[in-house]
Amino acid sequence: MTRLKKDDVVKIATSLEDYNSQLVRMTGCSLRELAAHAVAKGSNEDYVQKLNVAVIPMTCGQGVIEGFVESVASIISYLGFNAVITKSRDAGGVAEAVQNGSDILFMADDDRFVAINVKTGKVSDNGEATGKGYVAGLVHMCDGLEGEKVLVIGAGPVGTGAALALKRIGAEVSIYDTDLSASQRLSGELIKQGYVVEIETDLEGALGGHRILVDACPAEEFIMLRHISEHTMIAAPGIPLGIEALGVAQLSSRLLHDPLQIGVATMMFDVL
Ligand code: 2YG
Repeated sequence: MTRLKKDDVVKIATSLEDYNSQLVRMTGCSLRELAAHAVAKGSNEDYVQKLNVAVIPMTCGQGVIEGFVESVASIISYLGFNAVITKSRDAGGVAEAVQNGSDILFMADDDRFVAINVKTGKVSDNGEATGKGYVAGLVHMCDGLEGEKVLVIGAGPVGTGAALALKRIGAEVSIYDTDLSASQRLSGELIKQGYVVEIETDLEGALGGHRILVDACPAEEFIMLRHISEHTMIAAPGIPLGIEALGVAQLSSRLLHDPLQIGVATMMFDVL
């Protein structure tokens, strides 16, 4: 599980307009539309309800990340919801939020980042939501993915969410993870839901054989310029970005990557 750093999140709140414009240029969707699409909900009627959202700092484990709850709250506010950061932290923050009548809680410790709908009990996990949100973006970037071969790199929660979302829209999915048992576990989970995925064991060969990639792993600089053609499309929820700088430049608007925005927005619509 990657742990964000202050530098990953500190600029988010003040750059959401620019971020959204770039997202519209790349996918044709605003952040709100993309998140709603990721969870198959309308992007208009649902969010109009003035829901109260509480974002709660958690001090457990390695403690709070400077700018994290501020970034989460700014993304939720940008979507049109009423988001506040609780004054108290941890259990005190949860109590404060519930006593203030919050409808939705967002909180993250070192292992889980969740959104909870207090009224319905619905829970959304950042990993799965991020995978779904990025696939929604990739679908728009590629004008549909049915029958397309997609390579998912990283069989963790994000890669699992992405693989499931891809199978649901009829893509042909291959999985690569440095830990073969992780790929096998993901494959087993999807088989239980009636979906078959291919397991790749040779990364170089897999990268050479796919033009549509989901980088859902924390490795750095493993997607190189030689792996990128004019047709390559990459959705990269993984932090840090796994593409070398020359490759990022070559991809320009064919690369979808952000530290928090798509995942948080998808969690919000997921628990509506
Ligand atoms: O409340 C706080 O400030 C901290 N307890 C937050 C800790 C978050 C740790 N988790 C991560 O940094 C990431 N898993 C968050 C999601 C990354 C998005 N791909």
